[in-house]
Amino acid sequence: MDRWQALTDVPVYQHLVGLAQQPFDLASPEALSLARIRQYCCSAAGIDLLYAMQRVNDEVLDGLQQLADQCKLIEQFRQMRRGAVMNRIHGFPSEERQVLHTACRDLFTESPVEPNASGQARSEIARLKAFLDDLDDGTLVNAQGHPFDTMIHVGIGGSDLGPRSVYEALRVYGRPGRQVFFVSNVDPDDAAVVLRRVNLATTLVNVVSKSGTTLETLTNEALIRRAYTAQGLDPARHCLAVTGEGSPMDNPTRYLRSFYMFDSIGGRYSSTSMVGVVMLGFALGFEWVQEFLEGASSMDETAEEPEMRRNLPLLLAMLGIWNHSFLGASTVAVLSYSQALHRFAAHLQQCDMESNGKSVSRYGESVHLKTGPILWGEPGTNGQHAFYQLLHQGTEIVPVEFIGFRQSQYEEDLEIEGSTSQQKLVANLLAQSLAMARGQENENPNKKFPGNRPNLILLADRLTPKIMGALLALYEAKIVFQGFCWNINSFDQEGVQLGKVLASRVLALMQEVQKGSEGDSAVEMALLRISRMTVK
Ligand code: G6Q
Repeated sequence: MDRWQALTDVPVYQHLVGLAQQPFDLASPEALSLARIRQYCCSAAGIDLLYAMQRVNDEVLDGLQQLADQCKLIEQFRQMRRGAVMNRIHGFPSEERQVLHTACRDLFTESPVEPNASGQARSEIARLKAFLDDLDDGTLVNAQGHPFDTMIHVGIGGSDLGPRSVYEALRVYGRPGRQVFFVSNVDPDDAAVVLRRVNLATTLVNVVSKSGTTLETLTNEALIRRAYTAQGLDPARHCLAVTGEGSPMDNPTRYLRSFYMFDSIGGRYSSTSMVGVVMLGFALGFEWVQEFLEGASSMDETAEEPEMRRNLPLLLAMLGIWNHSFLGASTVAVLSYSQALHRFAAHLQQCDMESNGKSVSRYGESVHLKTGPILWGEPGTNGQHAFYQLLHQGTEIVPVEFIGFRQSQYEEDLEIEGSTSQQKLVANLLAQSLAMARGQENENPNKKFPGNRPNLILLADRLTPKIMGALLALYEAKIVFQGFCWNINSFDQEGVQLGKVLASRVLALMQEVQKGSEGDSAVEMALLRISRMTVK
């Protein structure tokens, strides 16, 4: 098989380096014409991407299309969806897995592109539906015969961030009388706060861990189980499991119901698997889960379109490549003008930085290029009163991805001084986008805004379950395309595994300190003694 190539290895690379010497000047008069704004627009699955505020022109876009073609990005994406083993480092021991998160939502056609994985997903979905029906029709109730009204979702990293951000985004669709809490941190106060707020008797505990070995999750599960026992309740009648087949948590006798996630689905890509949808099904009901998955599926379809200007995820990815790999920006900010998306940047931070924070290629060689950027963000307009100063006038250029909606979710709005709050919100977004691009002249240097801060806007009518699914899949595909372009493995996470090993090692040392033995790790020992931490 031919080797995959990084962007620096393909013919068009030098041409793009040349174009990057004089990128399109957004601050010049007339740069942002009506024609440009109309032309630089792409839509898919209910989401519009407005990218006139990027430092690109047709020549750059043609070059980026060639880059995508020469790096065979669409071909790789198609192979990934069809079950190729993309999670590997050739020539070295590695995870050697397929990458099939897209199969979890390829459920809306008679012929899914990877029938095996979609078949497995379909049967888990059917089991979820049966579980939700049992809750609804009163087959599944607590020991006192009362319905369950609360869920505590226990998980960390990929088993927490995506599901939590989607739940927060879709709260408005929540079924009346049902509530969800999350416990992730091993800080015992995280669980303590939640335990104080719920009635355990009517609560389900959804323990989510693909490996079934994660210290934080197992510790929190034990803590919550103890709380049940202390109240004379049987935890096995309240706990659910979402885990990998054969994991230590794959033990149906300990759980009321168990659901599987599969090896081919990475934690940070797992929101549309049982990792996310068991909790979402409980909170929102099965129909909204279907809509959510449908939105994601339709974005996956779009991502196979070869023409970049019509492929929203590819376009988003290539604009990011332009800013990072050619114009030299080191970070990217995702600024959602939607309070419901207040945890979305935290999810993307993991999904992007864990996937593309790599320094060896898929062949185990050190890379000679910058890989993934630092991703961060907070909702607007709050951010405007905080860090936007740096975005407008700082010495660091931060490309921005704005996300906004034409309508609010609750539509409980008020017209004050001629405009509603939603109109004020969107007006702020548009104004910020233009100000960053165009800048503003002033004789006073301190009041001058240089402009040429590249940004784009993702705009949809309303944040519905379908749009949320599409948005999630859009960013997943963007991250995957960029990883292919840098020729790195976006699907493993040795840095996270290291953290898990280090924590166990230090815990073992704490035990030695307690016993009075010195052990052989002098530095860790010294630290432990100074911090006066011991364990029983
Ligand atoms: C995600 C990572 C990581 C993982 C957590 C939880 O891609 O692998 O964030 O999701 O460490 O792992 P478990 O689900 O196995 O508990």
